[in-house]
Amino acid sequence: MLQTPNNRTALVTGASAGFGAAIARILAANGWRVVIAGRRIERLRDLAESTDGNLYPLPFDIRTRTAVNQALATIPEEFLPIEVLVNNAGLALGLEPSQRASLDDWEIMIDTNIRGLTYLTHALLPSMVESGRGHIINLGSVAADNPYLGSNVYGATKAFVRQFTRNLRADLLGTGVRVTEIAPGLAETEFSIIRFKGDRKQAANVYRGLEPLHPADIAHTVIWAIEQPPHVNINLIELMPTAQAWGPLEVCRT
Ligand code: NDP
Ligand code: 8X3
Repeated sequence: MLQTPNNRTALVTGASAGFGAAIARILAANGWRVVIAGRRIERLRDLAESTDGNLYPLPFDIRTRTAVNQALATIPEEFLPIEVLVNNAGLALGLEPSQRASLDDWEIMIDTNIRGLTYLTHALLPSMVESGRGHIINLGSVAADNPYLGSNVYGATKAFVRQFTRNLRADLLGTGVRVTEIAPGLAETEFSIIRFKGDRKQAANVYRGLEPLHPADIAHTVIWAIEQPPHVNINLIELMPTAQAWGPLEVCRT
């Protein structure tokens, strides 16, 4: 049920699916105005129409700097200023070892998970600093510091997110702007369907026989971090399904 509007606005990237849609829904249900971003405008419109709250669909491709800035310039006055930015849009492509991976896949992951995230952050930070309050939530991953076969560039982009989040904290000390990384493990969304280029059988296999994290688990974590009092900065939350843990170090015996 929609609570009393709180006259505060969040922008969530990657809101057309998975975590982003769940984060947008929980924010709207708690009275936030939410700018919902992604490329698939029909998905964004459906989300806005099916959610009881104040959502504004904003379609753009996060990989293109001019597209990001042009889209942000069209946000209506009633959805400004943006107080919370949830940098959630991102993807993994392929699970091949580096020596067989596609360079095109690598470029798309770098352009989306690194470049796109920095474009949004750079564009929205000045107004947050000027107003003396704001919160940037970056979606990282357990892949940031747990190497696994085929994670290569994906894990490296999430290591960038980890260190960028920490460096932002250093830069923003004293401004009132908070920065948080949420680092999930295995979660069932469209993530694996995208990773395996539409192969739904291979994607379903990733979650076979276990209960993965659900988008709502991430959304609850995000809103909990946002709702902490202004003097509390949640630096990093790592969460995994109970059915997941770390593996042993590999050795190659000859
Ligand atoms: P989904 O595939 O379900 O959603 C990804 C979202 O990112 C979509 O809304 C998609 O929108 C958007 N997106 C992708 N590329 C672009 C682009 N070029 N421009 C704009 N938007 C884009 O995945 P998840 O919800 O699982 O993933 C969300 C984040 O969480 C990602 O950063 C991912 O790396 C991270 N993560 C996921 C985990 C998992 O196991 N699922 C675990 C840990 C972290 P559209 O296609 O409409 O543009
Ligand atoms: C997504 C989680 O374990 O597939 O970031 O890399 S994992």
